Amino acid sequence: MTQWFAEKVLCLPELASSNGRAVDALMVYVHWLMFALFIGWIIYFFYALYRFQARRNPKADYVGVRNHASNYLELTVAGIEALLLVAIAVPLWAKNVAQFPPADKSTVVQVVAQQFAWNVRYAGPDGIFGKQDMRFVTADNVFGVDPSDSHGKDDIQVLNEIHVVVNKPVIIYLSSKDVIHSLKIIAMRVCQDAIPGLRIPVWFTPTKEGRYQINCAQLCGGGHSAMTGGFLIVESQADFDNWIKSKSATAVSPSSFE
Ligand SMILES: [Cu+2]
Repeated sequence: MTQWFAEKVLCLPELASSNGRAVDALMVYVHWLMFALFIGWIIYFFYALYRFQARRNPKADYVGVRNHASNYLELTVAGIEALLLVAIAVPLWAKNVAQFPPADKSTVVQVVAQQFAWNVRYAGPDGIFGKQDMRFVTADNVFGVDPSDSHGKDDIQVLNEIHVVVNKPVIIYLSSKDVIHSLKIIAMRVCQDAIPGLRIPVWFTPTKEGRYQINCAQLCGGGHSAMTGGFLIVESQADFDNWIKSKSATAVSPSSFE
């Protein structure tokens, strides 16, 4: 019922992650509450037109409402709103920010946003990211990769494409090179600000293969809209491994740019 309402009535965009189901459910519950309030207010509106019309009340009543029905109704609505917040929204948020999947069972990606693109970095075939330090950050080396660390030699850096494996959790470490951007992947129900100087982890589990657009959800400058050029590519483990292999064969360490 919740899913049907989300898809057919609210026409929410395609959902392709397991964690997004709870996000959609919360939106549906809020709409149900608003729908109930809408019906209630409409009924009350017509009741008031009838009850307080001049013909029925030729003389003004200086006492007004004597029963407490409206107080109880208000309390009930506030109670339902508190329930949505405390029982659904807060636990959902806690799960998203505190209960991360184990890194060894996830696709771990580093993303650094910049005006106006997404830099993406993988650990490469050895599964270990090369050392990073702020001192090494340059226009070409946005991740601050230490050129002397051998683990970094097979690391893969690409622009505007995040490849991930279907049905396997994804952990993204998100940062920004210049201004505040925001990584928004609607199909994954994920939105997280990318802030210079911070490294913020985000996670989700994609459930459907495909290409999903990445949006920047912060107005980050004149080319802001160009950041829709980024794509999340959800593929099978075999396709992902082949892609990693094809990229690492041509991997160039950041130092060779200089
Ligand atoms: Cu941006």
